[in-house]
Amino acid sequence: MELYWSPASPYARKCRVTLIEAGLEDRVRLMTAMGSPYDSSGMPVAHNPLGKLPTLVRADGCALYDSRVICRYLDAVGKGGLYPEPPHLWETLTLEATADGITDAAILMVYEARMRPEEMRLEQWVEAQWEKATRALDMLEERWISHLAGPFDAGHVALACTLGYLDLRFAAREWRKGRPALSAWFEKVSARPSLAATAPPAA
Ligand SMILES: N[C@@H](CCC(=O)N[C@@H](CS)C(=O)NCC(=O)O)C(=O)O
Repeated sequence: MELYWSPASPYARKCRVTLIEAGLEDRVRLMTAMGSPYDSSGMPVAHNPLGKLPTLVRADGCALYDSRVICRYLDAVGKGGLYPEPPHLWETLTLEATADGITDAAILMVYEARMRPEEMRLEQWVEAQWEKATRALDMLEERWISHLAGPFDAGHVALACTLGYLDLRFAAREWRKGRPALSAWFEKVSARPSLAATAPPAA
């Protein structure tokens, strides 16, 4: 199998963490790709018409995307145990969706700064994205700490990748402020070998 990825992508990191957790590292070749919404020339568009990373090409040539599909597939193939049975599954998937939603907002903020000429950037729109992230982070601090204290699952993977991405791109926004429980959880989980081995590059 081939996994198209880029070192700074938090979605691709989810897949790399899952690969390690599922014991499948030896079965997947990592293919570095680069691109942006404006330039898909370095992206695996022949496999994923959306031109996004991560994209997994299976041994039979079929392509899988996006990160939620790939992680679930890798977990099933390797029996990683990151997706519990229902009813716990619904919590895991909701946590994963919440984490990915924060990442989505953060990526849009990055794109706004990178893709648009300065005079076209909308500060109000950027702050509206950050407000989504802030609301979600507050909810995680208030309601999800008991889940985070439980067995490591796909939701934990996604959230750790999201928080790592906020540190990489938005350190100045200080997401830890007022969220001691989430901060402590992230500190601890970051030492897990699969997360330590896939830490994002320095900003
Ligand atoms: N929902 C997708 C999001 C993937 C995504 O947006 N990846 C970014 C890299 S971090 C990308 O490929 N951007 C290029 C583009 O949007 O054209 C997933 O979970 O895989």
